[in-house]
Amino acid sequence: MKRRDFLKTSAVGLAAPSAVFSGTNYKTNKNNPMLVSTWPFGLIANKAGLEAYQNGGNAMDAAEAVARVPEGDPNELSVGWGGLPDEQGKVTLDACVMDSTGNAGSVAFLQNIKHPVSVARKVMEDTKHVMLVGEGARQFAVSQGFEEMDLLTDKAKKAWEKWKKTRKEMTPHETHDTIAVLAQDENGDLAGACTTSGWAYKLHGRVGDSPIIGAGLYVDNEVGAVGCTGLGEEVIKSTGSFLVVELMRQGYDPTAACEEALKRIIKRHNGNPDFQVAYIALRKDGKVGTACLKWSFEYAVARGEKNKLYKTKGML
Ligand code: SD4
Repeated sequence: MKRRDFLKTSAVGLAAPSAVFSGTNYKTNKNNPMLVSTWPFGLIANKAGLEAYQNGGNAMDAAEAVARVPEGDPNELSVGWGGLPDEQGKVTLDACVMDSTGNAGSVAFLQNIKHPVSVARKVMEDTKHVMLVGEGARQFAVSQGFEEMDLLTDKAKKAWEKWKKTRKEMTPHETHDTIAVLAQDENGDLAGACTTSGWAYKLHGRVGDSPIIGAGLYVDNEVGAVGCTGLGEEVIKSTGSFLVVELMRQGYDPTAACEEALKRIIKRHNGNPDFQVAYIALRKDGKVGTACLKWSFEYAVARGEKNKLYKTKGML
């Protein structure tokens, strides 16, 4: 085959997939602001997002408002202030945000700042970067007026001291609930946020999926928004949230897209993973989907005045 003919054939070959993967033209859900958030604490937290909508906030404002609720609750052992520490007894936080323009911000391994989601938003809006980590993230937060505080509560310290006696290996589902929030405002625009104190008693310096754009969260304003909770290492390895968005772009229903992404994890673990991963998906047309690997998973959906907790059963 002559080179020119080969190029012609290749070009035709490439044209077909790009036509297939060029978006799904879902009808946009408008005038019907929504919130989808992980776990039962999402139900209370959604109220802050609904209030943000009532005050004229957009999807990003609402998602941030929801995420700040568990972050600011010292009794919540898995997010922000009061989160369980790492093996050294240090509370280290991960968070990210993504808006309808495809802009994103993130902080990881952040210490002593109560609201990492708001620092992530500052990174997105006021810097040229996407991600700040550790000491640099803390310094940036302080420079932006965030107050420093000790995030280790007595309750979390006691739990850590008890754990130290056995040093039993934990997985996130035993001690943990991350909040991922997906928001759609009255214009139909999408945004999301995700925030966590990560895997309890993790190695010092460990970062999970929650601050990684495409893993713990992904938003594509043409297709949908996806967030997740569960064993971050597995979500990072499968670029989970991005994968679910891309599957929806190909025409998968939101729940089918979540299940398909989980099937890849199941396959890698020979059909028998011993940990949890759960996805929530909000498609551009307002359709919600979810799936989890095992046991069950609860998530809260707010639509207009209604705010309700739902349960989904594990695939295995
Ligand atoms: C992490 N994905 O740090 C988080 C943990 C989690 O419910 O979501 N727990 O790996």
